[in-house]
Parts: sequence; C-alpha cells; structure tokens
Amino acid sequence: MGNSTSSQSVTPALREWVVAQATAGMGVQKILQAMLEAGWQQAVAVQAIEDTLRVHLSQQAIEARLPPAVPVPRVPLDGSPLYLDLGDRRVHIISHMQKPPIVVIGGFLSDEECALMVEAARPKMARSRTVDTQTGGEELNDARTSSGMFFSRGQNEIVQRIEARIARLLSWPVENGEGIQVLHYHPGAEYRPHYDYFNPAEPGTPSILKRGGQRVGTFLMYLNEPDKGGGTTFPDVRLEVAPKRGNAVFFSYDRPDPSTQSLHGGAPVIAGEKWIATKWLREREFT
Ligand code: PD2
Ligand code: ZN
Repeated sequence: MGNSTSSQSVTPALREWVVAQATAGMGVQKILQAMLEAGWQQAVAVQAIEDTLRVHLSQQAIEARLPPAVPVPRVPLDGSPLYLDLGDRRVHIISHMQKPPIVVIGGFLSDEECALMVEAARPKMARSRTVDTQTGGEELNDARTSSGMFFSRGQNEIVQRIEARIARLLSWPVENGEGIQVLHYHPGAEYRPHYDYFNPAEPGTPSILKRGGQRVGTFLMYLNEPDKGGGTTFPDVRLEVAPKRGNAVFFSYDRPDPSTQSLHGGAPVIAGEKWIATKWLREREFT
C-alpha cells in the first residue's frame, strides 16, 4: 500500500484495503496512521477512510435486511468456453450476463428431442395453474394464459435424459429439481413478468419450502419456434431472449428478493405457437 505520487488518487484497491483492515478489527486511528506512514496526505487519507467506511456500512445495513444469499447452480464459464461437452451432447454458449446471472445456451436439445417432449406432453395439457402462495395450493391465473402440464421427475426416457443433461451442465443434483413443466402458448397468450422464487412474505410459502427449500434457478428450454413474439423478457435489464428451438436460457437467484433482478416474463405470442419446457432448481432434494 505504498503511495509516493503527488496525485494521491483513491483507488478501488485502497478502498478494499481500508475495508479489510476495519473488518480485521483495526481502528480508524490505526488505519490513518498506516496511510500517513505510507506517504498519504492527512486530508486525503481522512476523506478516503470516511467515505469508504460510510459506503461499506450502508451496504452492510442493506444486506442485513435481505434474506441471506445461498449457493446457486452455475454453468461453468471460466475461460469463456465456446462449447461445453455434456457427455451425450455438445452445447454452445451464445451469451451470458453476470448480474443477473443469465446464460443463453445453443443446441441444448436436438429437434427430435424437442418433438418427443411436445408429443409426450400434448395429451396432458390443461390451462396453466400457478402455485398459490396464499395457501400453498394451486390457482388459475390471468397473468399466465398458456396451458401446461408437469412431468414427474424421471417419468420417461426422454425426461430422464434431459434432466441428467441439465444436472451435468449445472453440477446440480437431479434430486434438487422439480419435475419438468411444459407450457403451450397460442397467439395472444403470455406470461406476465414475475419472479420464480416463492415470496417469503406470503403465508403459504413456509409449507411450499418444506419440499426442498427455495427455487434458486430456472432452466427454460424452447421446444419449437413461434413465427413472431414469444421471447423471454428480463425487464430489469431490458433483455429479450429469442425462443429458438433447442436453445435454452438459464438464470439463477441467490435470495428470494427483487434485488436479484430475476424478474422475467414470456412476451405475448404474436403469430404461431410456442412450446417450452421449464425445470426449476431447488436448494435441496425436492420431494
Ligand atoms: O415462456 C416463457 O418464456 C416463460 C417466461 C417466464 C416461462 C416462465 N417464466 C416460467 O416457466 O417460469
Ligand atoms: Zn418464470
């Protein structure tokens, strides 16, 4: 932490050092003394310590009021790979964003796998219900005008194959996932922006959480291509993912809070129809 230049600019590294010293229990006087010995001018040092600790403490206060952050599933993106070999299939990385963590994956499913999923789901489709966090039961919902069905985990060969592929991609146990849901949208149908985690303030949430804890990630697979519309939107970051057959979008949320910026929706289908499959990942084994 030397500083002998005349400009004496307060860098992020210096701020980190100040926070580290304070966190380790060093008093403000001791921090100031160390900076003066390293050649900082008194006025610059005092201002830097004050500003840094004020921002740090207010961030801590905000954090303290939020639900605690938990580990989430991740796509291994270190080294910015173009392709990932998932054993039975090589998929490619189209794009990714850090905050919120969103990854768009190309070629996650073959056209044949998409068709198998639609045909397995088609006979069982009914108007979509969402989990009612008032009661923990299910309800019809105007915000979601699609129809849908759930497979149970491992229900058939194609579901097993896809679940195992998701588990390998995310290094997240198959057991920590809900059954895959398939949704079908006609023109005009949409899924208005929402969070996939269960709102901790709602009375039905504790009973929902008994079956594996919170949702921590959403893996959404496009099973066909609408002619127009039907993208998946992330309004907080003004992103829209195009619904291309076989592609997938994965996003995670490390606490059940809007600060995760995980708000997302299914834009209205304008022409054609849209089929998707969704796998929600839980903190623990989903029972
Ligand atoms: O169909 C979609 O794009 C969509 C959008 C938002 C699906 C879901 N949420 C979901 O299944 O949670
Ligand atoms: Zn959703």
